[in-house]
Formats: sequence, C-alpha cells, structure tokens
Amino acid sequence: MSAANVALITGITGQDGSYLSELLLENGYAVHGVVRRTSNLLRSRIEHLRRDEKIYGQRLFLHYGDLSDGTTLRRIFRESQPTAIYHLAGQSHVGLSFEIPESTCEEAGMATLRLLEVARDQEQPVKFYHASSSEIFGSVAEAPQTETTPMMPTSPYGCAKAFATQLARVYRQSYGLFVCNGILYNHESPRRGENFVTRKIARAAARIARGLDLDLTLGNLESRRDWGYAPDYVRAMWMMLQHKQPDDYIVATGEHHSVRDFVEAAFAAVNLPWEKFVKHDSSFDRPAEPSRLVGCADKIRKTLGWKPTRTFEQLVREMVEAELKAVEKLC
Ligand code: G4F
Repeated sequence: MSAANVALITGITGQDGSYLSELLLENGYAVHGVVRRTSNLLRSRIEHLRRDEKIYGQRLFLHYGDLSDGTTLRRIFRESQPTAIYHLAGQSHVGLSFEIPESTCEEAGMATLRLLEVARDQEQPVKFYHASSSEIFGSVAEAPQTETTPMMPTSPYGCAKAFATQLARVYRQSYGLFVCNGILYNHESPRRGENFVTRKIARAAARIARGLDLDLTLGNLESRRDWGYAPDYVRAMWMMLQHKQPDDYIVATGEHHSVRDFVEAAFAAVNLPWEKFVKHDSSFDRPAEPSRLVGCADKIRKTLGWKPTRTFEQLVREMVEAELKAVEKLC
C-alpha cells in the first residue's frame, strides 16, 4: 500500500471508527480523525492507538472539528489532503432520534451534504464512503431488502439517513464523485455503545451472573434485526472504496433474530434462566418500529467477495465473554 493513502474518518471514536482505524493503519494508511472537543472522555476505543508512539502523531492524527462547522471541515481537508473519507459520525440512536429529531437530522443529514460539498471542491480526487443504514427502509414492502428496495423510513434518524443516501447518489451521478453508500444493517461488537440493545443485554447478563446487577429492563422483545459483527462491516466499507466503480451496497447477514433470541442466547452463555431477570419498561418502546428488516447482501458478496465471519451465536457469545472479562477486572 503506498504512503499516499490518506484516510479521513468522521466518527473515529465510535465502534466502527475504531475498527476502521485499526484496519487502515494495518494497511499502511495515514489516518486522520475528526473529534469533538466535548468527546474527550469518549475516546476509550482508540486509546490503545493514541498511546502507541509509533502510531499517534506518526500515522494517526486527530483534529478538533464539528460537523456543523464547514470552515473547520475545509481546513481539516486542506491539512490532511485525504484520498478517502469515511463519513461515520452523527447521532446514531434511533430511539433517541424521536426525542432530538432536529439535531439528529442536522448531524445525519445536513452534515453529509456539507462534507459532500467539501469533497466536491477538492483538487485531488477523494473517494467518499457514506454510512447509510437499513433504517432508510423502515416499513418495507419487501423482505429481504436489496439496493433497489424503496426507502420508507419510520424514524427521524431513518429520514435523515434516507436524505443523505439519496444526496450521495446525486453527487455521484451529477458530479462524477466516487461516492459509495454502505447500507449497513445492525452491526455489533464488544465496542458497541452501552445504550444499544445487544451491548445492554450482554453487559447485564454478565453483571447479573457475577452478582453486580439484579435485573435487566428492556423494551420490545419481539423486534427483529439482522445482526452482524462490526469488524466484518468495517471491512466491507474499505472494500467498497477499493472497487473500480463507486456504487451502493447492502451489508447484512441475511438472517434476522428477535431481541428475545438475543436475550436467550446471552443468558444461556452464563447459564441463567433469562425469564427470572428480564423486565419490560414501556419507556424503551419506540413510537414506531421498522418491520421485517433483513438484508440481501448478494451484490457485495458477488461483486467484492465480502462475507461475514461470525454467526449470530458466535457474536452473542463473544459479546458476553467480553463483558465477563470486564467484570472480572472490576472485582
Ligand atoms: O440496538 P438498537 O437501539 O438498534 P437500532 O434501533 O436497530 O439501530 C441501530 O442499527 C441501525 C441499523 O444499522 C443503525 F442505523 C442505527 O444507527 C443503530 O446502530 O435497537 C434494536 C431493537 C429495536 O427494535 C428496539 O426497539 O431493540 C429494541 N429494543 C428493545 N429494548 C431496545 C431495547 N433497544 C434499545 N436501544 N434499548 C432497549 O432497552
């Protein structure tokens, strides 16, 4: 990989941003990340990279910036001269997007437009990855969904992602920019934020098993999702930008499971009967839920040779084991 490969990542401190940084650094890239001043305390996922003297300040650089601040974004582009931008940042909690719709749409929608405009003005060509989401489909007419399934979002977050996804297509078609939408289904790992349901369940199963918590309160157990393994999905992002043509790709396992399935598997991993510990709290229910979200990843499998490396059962077990290790460190 030549030294000329320079990636700029928005959302570098998140689950996906941290795995992507590792992948790109392993592949010889210089990696620049945009971080908010207020996100200081949330850098635990890239702390191991920041502490590595051979990496931080040598091939990994962090820039303070905010996605609402176009001037600063332009300056970061000028300083880093990226050949690829991975736009992952923004408020990504679907339930929360009903509480804070305006800022969610600003971050997931308008910020993408702002970055596309900066990319369009670059003298050297820059490849652009946009983190789209299965939430653009919402109340779908067909299952599984493909790249041509019509968008019908059911949340403010889904609406903002639908806007940004279509804009990315417009910039590809109208200006010839190398822009890819990765339409990613849920992807999880031990680095998932604690307020997403998989991490919440895995963490609670481990803590209850070790006597640190008494119960777990959840919303809708019957919701179904197509859950994959985050490092696999990050690899898919990179593969999209290596292809000769920019395009949109669904990234999914093609299987869907209920929240109840996840709960059962997580509690089974610690040999506990889940029914004794799981309670319902309607405040975690959402005003609307997408239905039948399950993706058909045939296109990325055939075109780019991508495939997932973990089964659902392996994913649940890995997440619970990571939580058990975290609990052991506390004790
Ligand atoms: O884990 P979740 O919050 O993920 P959700 O809403 O599917 O969104 C995630 O995946 C999308 C697709 O990739 C992304 F676009 C998005 O940014 C995010 O990464 O909820 C999953 C399901 C929902 O149906 C929710 O209603 O779990 C249900 N659920 C039940 N109890 C709960 C809970 N979700 C959360 N967060 N907390 C609960 O207590």
